[in-house]
Amino acid sequence: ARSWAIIDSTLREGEQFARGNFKSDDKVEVARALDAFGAEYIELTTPMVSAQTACDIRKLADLNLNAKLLTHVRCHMEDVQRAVDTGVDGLDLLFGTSSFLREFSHGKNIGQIIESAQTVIGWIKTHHPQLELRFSAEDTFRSEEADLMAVYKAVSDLGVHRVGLADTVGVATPRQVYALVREVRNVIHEGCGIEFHGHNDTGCAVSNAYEAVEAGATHIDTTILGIGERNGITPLGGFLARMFTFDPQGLVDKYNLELLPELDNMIARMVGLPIPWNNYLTGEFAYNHKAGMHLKAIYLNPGAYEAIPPGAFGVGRRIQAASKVTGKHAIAYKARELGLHYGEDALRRVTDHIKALAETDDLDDAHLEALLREWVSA
Ligand code: HCA
Ligand code: CU
Repeated sequence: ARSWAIIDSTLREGEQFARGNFKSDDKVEVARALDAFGAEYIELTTPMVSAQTACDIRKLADLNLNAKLLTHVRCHMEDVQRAVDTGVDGLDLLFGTSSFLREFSHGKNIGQIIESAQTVIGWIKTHHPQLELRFSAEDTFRSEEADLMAVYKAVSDLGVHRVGLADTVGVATPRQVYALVREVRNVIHEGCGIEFHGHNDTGCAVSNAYEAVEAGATHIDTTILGIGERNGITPLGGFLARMFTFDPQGLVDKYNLELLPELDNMIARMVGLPIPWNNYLTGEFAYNHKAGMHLKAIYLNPGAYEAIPPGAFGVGRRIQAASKVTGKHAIAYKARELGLHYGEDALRRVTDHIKALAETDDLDDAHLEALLREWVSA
C-alpha cells in the first residue's frame, strides 16, 4: 500500500467557505478534534489576515498537539516573516503559475516566480531551518507544463520538503492528475513529497485525490465535509471512504475512524448547515436500504449491499422496510424483531397490504409496527 498523510485544511480552506468563520474557541475545538482523529497535519489561515488570526495560530501552537501545524502563506518575505514566529511546524508557500493568475493576480513571469522562491526559501532555510516547507503552484492544472517543471525543479533544489499541485478551479480529470503527479515525481528530488489539493467544481475531488496517491502523492489536502471556496475541496470522509475500500486495516491503524460523525457534526453545527443527506458515510441516507431484494440480502450479509461496513466509521445502517418496493423477507424480519410470528399466507397478505398502502402513504417504522401487530391478531 502507498503511504500518504492527510493535511486537513478545514481551518484554512474551510475559512474560505461561505459560512466558515471560525472563532478562536471554534479553532481550538476543530484542531483538538482533528488531532484526536489522527490527522497528521492541520493547515491554518495565514497570519496576514488579521492580528486575531495570528494570535489564534499561536494559541493553537501552544496546545502541543500531535498533528503538525502549518500556516498557508504567499511566497512573499513580508508574509513569511510574519508566519515564522507563530510557532507552527511548517509553512505552505503558494505562488500562482497559470497565465490567469500571472496576468490577473500577481503579474509575475515564471523567472520572477523562481527568483522570489529563491529569496524566500533561501531566507527560511538560513534563519528557520527547522521549518517544514512546501511550495505549491496555484492553478497547477491550467499552467504550462514546462513552466511547472521549471518551478518544481527549482524549489526542490532549494530544499523544500514537498511540492504542491493545486486544482484551484476543480477542472482536472483523474487521468490528468495521475499523469502530472508522475511527471513531477521525475523532476524533483527523491525525498521530496508531493501534495495534492483538489476543488470539487466538477465532482472529481475524491477521485483526483485517489489518482494522485496512486501516482505517488504523499500528502492529500482535505476539509471536514469538504468545505472551501465555492463548492469546496476533497472531503475528509469521502477520501477516507475511497481509501478504505483498498486498505481498511491501514486506515484503522492510522485514524480513529469512528470519530468521523463527530467531526462532520461539529462542522455542520459551526457553519449552521445540515450534513447533506447524501454525504459520504455520515449522510442521513448513506446507509439506507429499501428495496425488498436488497433487504433480503442485507439481513443475511450486509456486505451484499455495502462497500464499507458503517460501524467502521461509527455510523449505523437504516432498514426501510415499509415501502412499495419492500418484500416479504423484510416484513418477516421486522415481525420477528417485534416477537410476532406470521405463517406463510399471512405474511404474503400483510406484505401486499403494506405495499398497497405505501402507494399512497409515507409509512414510517411506527406505522409498520402498528400494522404488523394489528394484522397478526386479525
Ligand atoms: C487559495 C488557493 C488554494 C491553494 C492551494 C494550495 C487553491 O484559495 O489560496 O496551497 O495548494 O485551491 O489553489 O486553495
Ligand atoms: Cu483551494
